[in-house]
Amino acid sequence: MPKAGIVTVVGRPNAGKSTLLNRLIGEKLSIVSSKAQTTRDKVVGIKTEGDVQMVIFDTPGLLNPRYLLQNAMRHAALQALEDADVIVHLVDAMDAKDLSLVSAAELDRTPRAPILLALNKADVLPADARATLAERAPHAHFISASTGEGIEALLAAAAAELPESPFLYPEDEISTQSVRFFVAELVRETALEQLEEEIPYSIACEVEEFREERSPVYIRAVLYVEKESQKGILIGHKGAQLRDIGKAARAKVETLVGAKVYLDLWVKVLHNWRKQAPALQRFGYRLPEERR
Ligand SMILES: Nc1nc2c(ncn2[C@@H]2O[C@H](COP(=O)(O)OP(=O)(O)O)[C@@H](O)[C@H]2O)c(=O)[nH]1
Ligand SMILES: [Mg+2]
Repeated sequence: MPKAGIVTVVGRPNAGKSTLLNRLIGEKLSIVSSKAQTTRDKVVGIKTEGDVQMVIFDTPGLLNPRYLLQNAMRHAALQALEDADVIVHLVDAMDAKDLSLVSAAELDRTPRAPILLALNKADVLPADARATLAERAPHAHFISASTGEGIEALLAAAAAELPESPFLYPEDEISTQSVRFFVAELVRETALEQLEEEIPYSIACEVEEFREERSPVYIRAVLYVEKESQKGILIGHKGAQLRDIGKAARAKVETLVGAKVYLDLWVKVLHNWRKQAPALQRFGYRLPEERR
């Protein structure tokens, strides 16, 4: 009998969750950055190997929300915890203060699914720190999402916890999310790479038009910011900054869709969208019931 189920990856911001998802799927699905809070919504990857199918959820970092968007982010992570058949609690081994998911993430109760502890960034962990951690957490998996160290053992441990079940998706599927979603994420990632300070946190991206039948493929995307001043910075002197973002983003999008792309990039202001429920819903972020 095959096995199939949901593997949810959770942890603090910057632990390496999105890097891990990409490593597991072997494709760049989830955007990665050294800036915390890059992942805003659940990202789904599907890994089918032999008679095991894992539906892997990458999640936003578990933190205490300070504004409405962060409420939606935490909600997405908590929902993914509820849905899990097995949980991978990913901790940055270089910053491993709290190894208990319940206290590190301030959960109200212990999740239903079994929890595997994975200590990431083993590639840069000094031997003595590793020995100390191994003593503190004898069952922990030492892994590196960057190099692949320890990943096979972690996968085997996760597979062992999955229920017997027919596959949930076709074997060649790698995600349940739309190409539009991934295009918007790649554009946002590029803006994040090229901009500094608080602006990356204020950007949302929406793909307004996607014409696959055209050659090159025509994509119109809008970058939303929260204030006029941010719009000016994003566009730059004579449009130079926006052109740079567009150029770098187009290359990534072409790799994703496997065709030449014309990326028509716009900037608009949606005042304080991170604090407004209707704006969040429009971008597809879901809020917990009490905040709607
Ligand atoms: N050295 C090292 N860096 C890593 C590893 N995994 C992730 N990173 C880096 O940690 C940062 C945060 O990674 P990301 O996947 O975005 O973390 P997330 O916030 O948990 O999704 C990025 O700069 C990654 O390149 C790893 O195994 N080793
Ligand atoms: Mg992430």
